[in-house]
Amino acid sequence: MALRDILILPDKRLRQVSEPVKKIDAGIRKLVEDMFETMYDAPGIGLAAIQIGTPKRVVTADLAKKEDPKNPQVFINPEVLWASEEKKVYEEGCLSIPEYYGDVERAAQVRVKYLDIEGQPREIEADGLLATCLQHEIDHLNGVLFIDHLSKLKRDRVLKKFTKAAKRAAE
Ligand code: K1U
Ligand code: ZN
Repeated sequence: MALRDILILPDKRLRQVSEPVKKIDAGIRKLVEDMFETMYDAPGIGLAAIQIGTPKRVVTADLAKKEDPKNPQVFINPEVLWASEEKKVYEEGCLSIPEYYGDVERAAQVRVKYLDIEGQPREIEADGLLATCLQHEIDHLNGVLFIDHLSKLKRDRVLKKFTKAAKRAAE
């Protein structure tokens, strides 16, 4: 396992559309291990492979509370099959946009199809934070960030702040 660096806004790689996984081989299993190590270390409740620089359609998540046993979940090639008309607003964060939070409206429930780590096709019907997290992570696979769901004013402001910080760090 290896702790990997998380890409930070405005890294252009975060805008890439990730490629579907064709075969779940040792490389994908190692990627998943690295993603869990990186996600738990951050800490985060979800991670998309592109956030550690690998443009593959792989998502990890663990929404277990601190006091409960871990509940690692892997979603390979996840696709939203159905999204409820009902919406829910959640104050989201993103490991690629540290210490910035914003209210995002998304479907309250989703049905998602995906492959598990054995390559078995599965479906999950999610609500609550898992529904929000899955939509946030699937957005990452399509090069979309949660700030894209905010007003242009808020998005431009956060982009400017992170662009300045990246320039200062490069000096
Ligand atoms: O994809 C990511 O950047 C991870 C992100 C997932 C997410 C959070 C909130 C709503 C939707 C998706 C995070 O995990 S940010 C960190 C976070 O939310 C958290 C961290 C520790 C404990 C509890 C929450
Ligand atoms: Zn994110």
